[in-house]
Amino acid sequence: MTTERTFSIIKPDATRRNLIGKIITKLEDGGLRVIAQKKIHLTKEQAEQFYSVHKERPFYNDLVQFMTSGPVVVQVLEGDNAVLRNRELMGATNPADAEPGTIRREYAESLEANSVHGSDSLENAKIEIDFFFGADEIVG
Ligand code: IDP
Ligand code: MG
Repeated sequence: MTTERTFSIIKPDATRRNLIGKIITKLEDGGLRVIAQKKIHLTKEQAEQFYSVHKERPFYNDLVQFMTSGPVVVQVLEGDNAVLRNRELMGATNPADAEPGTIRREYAESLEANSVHGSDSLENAKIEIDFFFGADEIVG
């Protein structure tokens, strides 16, 4: 087992519906520990840069608009195989395809408004953590 850090966002659809605690409970019960966290309202520039890998996709503009439509919680999670574990706890991108009990199956509103983000690799986790957090904000 390898202890890893991954990056997570509780998206605006979930903060709007007061689901922050329920989502963190699923992450904690799933074996992950919150080691950094803040509630922020993403700027358009931050959302565009964060999702720049998707900028040629037809859903990019809508996604940026959605991600800036309300506050989000950005957080660093730590645990055994945290990158994969977080993706398992989140469930598939489209909540209709997500396993029962996963965050997206339980809470997501739609393919776009799917309640959570999670890094897809250890390499991207480091990039995403560094995008939002300084070393002095992470308390392992
Ligand atoms: P992921 O969040 O499961 O890693 P990605 O393919 O990286 O999924 O897509 C990033 C985000 O873009 C998704 O979480 C979702 O909010 C949104 N998204 C992905 N595909 C679509 C789509 O086909 N229509 C609308 N929004 C989408
Ligand atoms: Mg992704």
